[in-house]
Amino acid sequence: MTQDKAYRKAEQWIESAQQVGVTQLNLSLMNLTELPESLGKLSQLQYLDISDNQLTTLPESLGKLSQLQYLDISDNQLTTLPESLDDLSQLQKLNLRNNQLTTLPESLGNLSQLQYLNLRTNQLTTLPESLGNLSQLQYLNLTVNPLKTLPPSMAILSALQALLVGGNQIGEIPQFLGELTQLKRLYFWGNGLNTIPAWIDRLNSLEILSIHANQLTRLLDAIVNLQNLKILTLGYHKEGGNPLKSLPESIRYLSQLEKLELYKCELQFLPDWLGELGNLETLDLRGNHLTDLPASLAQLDRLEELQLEDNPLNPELAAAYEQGLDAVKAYLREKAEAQIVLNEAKLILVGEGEVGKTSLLGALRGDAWVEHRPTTHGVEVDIKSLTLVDADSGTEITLNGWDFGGQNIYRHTHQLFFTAPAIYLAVWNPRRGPAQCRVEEWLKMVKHRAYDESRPDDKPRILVVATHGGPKERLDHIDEQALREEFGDLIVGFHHIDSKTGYGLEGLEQTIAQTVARIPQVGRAVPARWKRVLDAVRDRSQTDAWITYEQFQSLCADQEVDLTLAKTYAAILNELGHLIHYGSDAVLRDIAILKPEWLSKAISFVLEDPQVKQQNGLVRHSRLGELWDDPERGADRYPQQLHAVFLKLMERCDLSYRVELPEADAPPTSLMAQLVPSRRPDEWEQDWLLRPGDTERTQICRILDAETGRTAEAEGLMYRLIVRLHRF
Ligand SMILES: Nc1nc2c(ncn2[C@@H]2O[C@H](COP(=O)(O)OP(=O)(O)OP(=O)(O)O)[C@@H](O)[C@H]2O)c(=O)[nH]1
Ligand SMILES: [Mg+2]
Repeated sequence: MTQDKAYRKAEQWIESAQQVGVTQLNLSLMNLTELPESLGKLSQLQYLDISDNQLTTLPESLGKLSQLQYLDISDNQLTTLPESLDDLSQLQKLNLRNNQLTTLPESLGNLSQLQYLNLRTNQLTTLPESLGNLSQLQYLNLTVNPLKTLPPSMAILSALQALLVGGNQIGEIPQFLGELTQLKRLYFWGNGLNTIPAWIDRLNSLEILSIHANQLTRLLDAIVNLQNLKILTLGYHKEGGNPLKSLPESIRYLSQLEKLELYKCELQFLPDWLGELGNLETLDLRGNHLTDLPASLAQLDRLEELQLEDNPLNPELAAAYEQGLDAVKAYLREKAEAQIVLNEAKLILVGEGEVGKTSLLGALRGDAWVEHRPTTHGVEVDIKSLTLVDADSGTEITLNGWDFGGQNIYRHTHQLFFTAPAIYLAVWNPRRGPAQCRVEEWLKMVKHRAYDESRPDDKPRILVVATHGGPKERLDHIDEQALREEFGDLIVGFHHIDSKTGYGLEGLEQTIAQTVARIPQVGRAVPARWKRVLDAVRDRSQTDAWITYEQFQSLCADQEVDLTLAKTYAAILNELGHLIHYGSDAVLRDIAILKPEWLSKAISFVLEDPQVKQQNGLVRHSRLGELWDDPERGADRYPQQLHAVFLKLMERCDLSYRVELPEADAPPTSLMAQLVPSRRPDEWEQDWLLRPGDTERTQICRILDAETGRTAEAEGLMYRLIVRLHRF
């Protein structure tokens, strides 16, 4: 049997130990169920480790080890200790952790030299009164036992420095412990405590107070007197927290505090004074209800570890936390400065040519009526074009208008600038009718480009606006119900207005203001420095149509904005319509576009090029280079380094696709989908004849929506098909 073998082996070791006269013996991890009586012969032994075995009892002969100073019996199955234990008069350290002890012998009190006693994880329900006799005891660990009381004699353990009674059922900290004024560590977690007694201030040598996993709702001011406290544990990730709800003010004055653990303490906010704890190195705030941190936290120069997982942090803080403590501090530092609230949004006017977009923006702005406005080329951006007041909240809202030219050539290019969240005015003229004004197509384009179901807060909010007149002028109606079915809550409402007479404008303004005010991102506070970045971007847009992202970063650095925030700032500027930055695209994120018309123009050069038209939309990349980097264009030249970016942009919006030409060494070529003629090629039927090697040919005649059975129009898909089939 292996255990007999273990026993014999132990016997041999004892025998040779005796012969050599050693003072230390290690019999741990031997799978012993019993110890040989011969152990008693090792009268010179000072150190004995019999941990990690299967021992249920100890031999009486153990008492003969009169020189023993250190005894480790942890991780065994002991239910009792031998009476002879008190003969170990030299014993200083006794480890009984992880056994099955239910009681301890009174004789324990005779171990007059004992300094360390570990009884963690046993079944103790009482402790002997004699415990108080251990006058040398410095460390007493009673963690995880079913103790309901402690013996009052403990009050005279005048050498005790560490008392660990976590995970018992004591209910309150007994008053006699107030005598232990030399105590440095007190662990009373997990004992169903409702209060911390006022006399705790007597324990003013305490350096560690661990009281997590209790029922504490507050801490008394008495805590303030624990001026040596370095570690305070009110919530610990292994055992849980306390239902504090807010951080007790008494902590404010614990100036030596280095570690504050607040895991799961139901905290909803943290006080500003937290920044006064200048020695704090570790702060665990996991599992609370925090959305933000006090800016003063940035002053904690010694803070090395901040844990914020499982809190509903605001997006800016969450993004900073992902980047690490320095980014969080940078976020807080900037927040500590004055803040500004951004009640601002991007307003985008879309619709066919001459439906009245520019006139509408002018009327909303309060401009005098202009009878025959020139057509808009590309896109005109009017920062701060109008200010509206939301009647419900009284909030003043600023809108940055983006007015697009409705001519055919630009229609698809506009999509490059469709962002969300934003307000879209889909404008049409009832004299021409909704079909001719392609209202549905415009809505589709907005939905297709600016709506991502996974980010519902960022959705476009569309108002369908009929110009040219009051009720009398309504010559044609729009099928509101069908549009609502198709576009759901992307459509905010339908309006009839007249930009010339002002009819209906007030109602439209109210809806715009109300809609903007309800966008979750509107009303957020950003550091005041954000405004300086914005001004710098505006200044720069006077001279530059675009800048690299690196230049944007250095522009932030010039305004003393921390680089960890540059990305967030670019995202906000993009959202509000101050620039265009595709932060999540690997190719496109390297540039920020300050003048959108500059980009529209680049694309129109391709769309209007006679050569490209003649090729039915096929364009070699070398031709793109010629068009964009044409020396004759002067200021309108687009340097080589941008060409790949432009191509990527056009592909992103399905304006163009790369095509594989059949020739082996064909140069890189793209197809401008918009320039593919809609007329059917004369000899197309020839192309459908089977050729050698073909096994199948398919012709698409009509696309049906599987749900409704109606003919479906999938704009992106149509373009893709054009490209796939262009050879036929
Ligand atoms: N009576 C009346 N005329 C309008 C109204 N809106 C626009 N117009 C006229 O319609 C014409 C076209 O208006 P614009 O505002 O330039 O139209 P647009 O949609 O900006 O046109 P593009 O920039 O070419 O796309 C102008 O002659 C306006 O005077 C309106 O509400 N009532
Ligand atoms: Mg216009």
